[in-house]
Amino acid sequence: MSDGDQRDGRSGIGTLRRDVMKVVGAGGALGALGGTATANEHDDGTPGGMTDDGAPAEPATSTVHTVRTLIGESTSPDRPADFFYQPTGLHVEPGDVVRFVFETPDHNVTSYHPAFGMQRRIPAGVRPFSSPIMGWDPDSLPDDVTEPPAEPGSGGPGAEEGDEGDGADNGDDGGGPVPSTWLYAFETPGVYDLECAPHEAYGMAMRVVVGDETDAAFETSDADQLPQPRAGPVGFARRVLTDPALEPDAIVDKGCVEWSALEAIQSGGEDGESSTE
Ligand SMILES: [Cu+2]
Repeated sequence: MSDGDQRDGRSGIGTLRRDVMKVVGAGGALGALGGTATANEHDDGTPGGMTDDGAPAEPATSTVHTVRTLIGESTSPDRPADFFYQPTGLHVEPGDVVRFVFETPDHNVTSYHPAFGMQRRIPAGVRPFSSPIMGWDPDSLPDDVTEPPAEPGSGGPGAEEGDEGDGADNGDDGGGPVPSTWLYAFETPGVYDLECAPHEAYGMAMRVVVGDETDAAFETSDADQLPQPRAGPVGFARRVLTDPALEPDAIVDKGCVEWSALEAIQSGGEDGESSTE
């Protein structure tokens, strides 16, 4: 990291740690709802950042993939809106980093793990992980506000009728959601199922396949085989995580599976969702 004196050989490359944890400048041009932009970006650092002509060394970085938290129009009468990760299925290589961008607020990323009271749906030996609930500018709301802000993303960065007459410690843009970012490096090959704690019942879940290890120790193809809540995915997440489009092999094959590709979305989720007994 220090640009010290690493430049006398490629041998230094191996010792440079992955240095992707500095991402974060995710502010910028991210639109709130609905944008359909690229689901997956590779700001790939070419391995071995040392050039022969003595140009500055680039630390060897792994690929950074982006997953966005989105809210869309409901595709089922059973839920008020679609809450989803985009993409919903993602194949990465061991050591790759996924950057979760919270474009709509009040989501998180939680691994299915007994530590959280659920079936383990990540590889053995991987420690449970969870992000905080993210997406609101922490400085956007005065301390004495107790009610949730109105409709995320509805009016853009407009002020709700505020008592900001006095305070002046509001964000200048009226306190709308500000995309924030959480990073996780997937080191161990295997299948990882992740959920958004507030919206799991609405189907906000996703699968990451790391490397070519597509054999999961848990059922991935049949909602009826899943253990009952609270041990496994609940609600519409059961349909999502057993969707044919999210079969681990299909994810590896495609590299990246969008929410709209799920059969569960096409069919509106009419049956199978009702609490399996
Ligand atoms: Cu959510």
